[in-house]
Amino acid sequence: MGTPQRDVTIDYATAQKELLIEKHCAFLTGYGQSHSTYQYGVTDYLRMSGIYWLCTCLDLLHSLDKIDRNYIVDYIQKCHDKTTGGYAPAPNHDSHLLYTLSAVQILVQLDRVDMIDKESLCSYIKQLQQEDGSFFGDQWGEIDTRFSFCAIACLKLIDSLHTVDIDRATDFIMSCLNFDGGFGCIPGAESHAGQIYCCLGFLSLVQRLDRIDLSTRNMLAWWLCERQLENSGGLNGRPEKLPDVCYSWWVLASLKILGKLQWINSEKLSKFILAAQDDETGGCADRPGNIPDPFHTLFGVTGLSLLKVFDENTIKQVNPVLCMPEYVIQRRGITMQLL
Ligand code: GRG
Repeated sequence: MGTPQRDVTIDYATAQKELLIEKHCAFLTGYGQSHSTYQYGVTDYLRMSGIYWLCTCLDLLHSLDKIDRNYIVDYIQKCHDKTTGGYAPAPNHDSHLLYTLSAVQILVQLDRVDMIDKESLCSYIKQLQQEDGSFFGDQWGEIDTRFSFCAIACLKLIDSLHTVDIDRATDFIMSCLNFDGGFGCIPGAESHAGQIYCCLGFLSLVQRLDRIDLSTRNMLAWWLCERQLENSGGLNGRPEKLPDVCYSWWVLASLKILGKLQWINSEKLSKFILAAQDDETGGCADRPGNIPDPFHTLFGVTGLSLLKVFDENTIKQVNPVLCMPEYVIQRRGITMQLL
């Protein structure tokens, strides 16, 4: 027997058990309202993803009417970099694949694909692909399986997968597969649940999950369900790490793609997610008792959506690959492979 993994202790007798929908919506819509604060200024660099977390979470909670659609579409246009064809997180910042995916996801969700200049977006993504099939995140040349996922997800959302070399891109993803069945950010890098989601999501979008053989798939599903910690019921992202609500997305979505979601103890995990809500301010934190933020609020809600602990009148169904409401994916007629 190995030593027990690190974990946190939660008093489930007094922990929050209800889903605080109203409070979460107020928390999300109020977040970042004041544009003159220090906190707002220093988070410019991830603003586009913040808007994606906000829109997706509100939509899943049946509250997308609480956002100002025109303001958001206008903001996205201000972040479009006409020189590269990609999108920046905030006006006057550099474009990057991470924020380009968020921008495309929001425009698709708001049914404003007409705002996307498909040709320049495709050429932006194409020129970021490297000889070995990997993708740079931007002009500065960092390579990461996250960027492969972002590139393919953007192209899939605008029906332009043919733009890049899918076979080489798939070979690169497979070169990041490790002996334990997991995937890292580059070849030889440690397996991490976030990167596993990106690699499985990539293979699902290009319909090449067959590249992972059956015994490796089972090993990977075991690795993923071992992320559930005995005491708290929460999930971590790799061995010996503390549980964090966001892994309720990265791990569960990966298990859903593999057809092994039932390997997780859903009751224990949903208790952990609900306990991480802040019952004063609304929003979810990484762990019970910590400060809430929109990132963990979205991934708490998407985790609960995958677990189906509430009906669809409470939380809409989320798509396990693109992390968008399922109705949006159906409206675009997008298909992907799930095992
Ligand atoms: C469409 C949902 C969506 C995502 C786009 C950007 C991206 C694609 C995926 C990110 C996947 C990823 C790497 C998630 C992990 C995020 C995270 C909490 C990283 C923290 O890493 P550490 O090392 O945390 O600080 P641990 O938990 O390992 O200690």
